[in-house]
Amino acid sequence: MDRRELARALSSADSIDAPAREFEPWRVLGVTGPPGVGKSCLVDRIVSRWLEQGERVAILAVDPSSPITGGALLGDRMRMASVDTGDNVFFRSIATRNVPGGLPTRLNRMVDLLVHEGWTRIIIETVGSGQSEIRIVSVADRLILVEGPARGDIIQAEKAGVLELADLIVVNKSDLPGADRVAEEIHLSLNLSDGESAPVILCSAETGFGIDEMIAAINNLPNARGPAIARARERLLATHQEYLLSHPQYADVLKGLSEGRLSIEEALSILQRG
Ligand SMILES: Nc1nc2c(ncn2[C@@H]2O[C@H](COP(=O)(O)OP(=O)(O)O)[C@@H](O)[C@H]2O)c(=O)[nH]1
Ligand SMILES: [Mg+2]
Repeated sequence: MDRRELARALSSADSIDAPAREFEPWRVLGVTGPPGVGKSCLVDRIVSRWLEQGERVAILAVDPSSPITGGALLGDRMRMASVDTGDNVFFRSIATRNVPGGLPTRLNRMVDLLVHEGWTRIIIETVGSGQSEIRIVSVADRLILVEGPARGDIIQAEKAGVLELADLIVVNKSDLPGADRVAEEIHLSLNLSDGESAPVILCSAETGFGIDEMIAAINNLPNARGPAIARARERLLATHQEYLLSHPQYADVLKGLSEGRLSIEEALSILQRG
């Protein structure tokens, strides 16, 4: 499949017959975090390194505002300086509006297609950190949360439960004041929760500080297991929700509910029937 065919296939809603990805070595890296924190710059660093390692890397940038070929694509492309040429990189911007069947399902299909076509690494970049973004990142096998020197962002991420989902937390912009303090605070708050906590890495996409350490941490994320429980849960809920929303009787059931003809239990039992 050449690039044009791939682009066309990604746009179509057709699903392909793909085996479950869950227990393969992981391929799909989610990168999330507040706008402007440096996700695209870090992705650029990661992509460069993976290309050196002989990987074929596809980047799916989920942008809430732009249509698929809108201005944000160009802006991000210019910022992602390494992603302009080469047969081993594919970049695609995806709008979140008007996606029939829901974005997580759509992304899952795209990922299946890219894996099928031999792309060895897929990066999904998306803005955190509301509930719908969590659903988006549940498509990824592994997840990086990017934060910056502003403390307010972390509180947001904590609230939305993204901290709990992340395999690795990167505090970017270490060249600016406050980043080291934020890294320390995240570290402390993670240690308060149960279980194994994700590593926290301080770095700068601008100066290159900590980038080697970040890449090593990414490359060392465990291979032979499925997604974390929290992410598996989001994936399950997203799939379930889309299943209900795409049921042929969905509109009728909503009407029945609104007119008091159906109880919630009855509505669910209709929508859960094949
Ligand atoms: N000072 C500093 N600025 C950075 C760093 N990383 C990214 N930036 C700047 O932050 C802005 C947003 O970066 P971008 O990667 O587009 O953020 P995104 O919205 O999270 O994808 C750009 O102007 C970058 O040049 C960093 O490590 N230090
Ligand atoms: Mg970006």
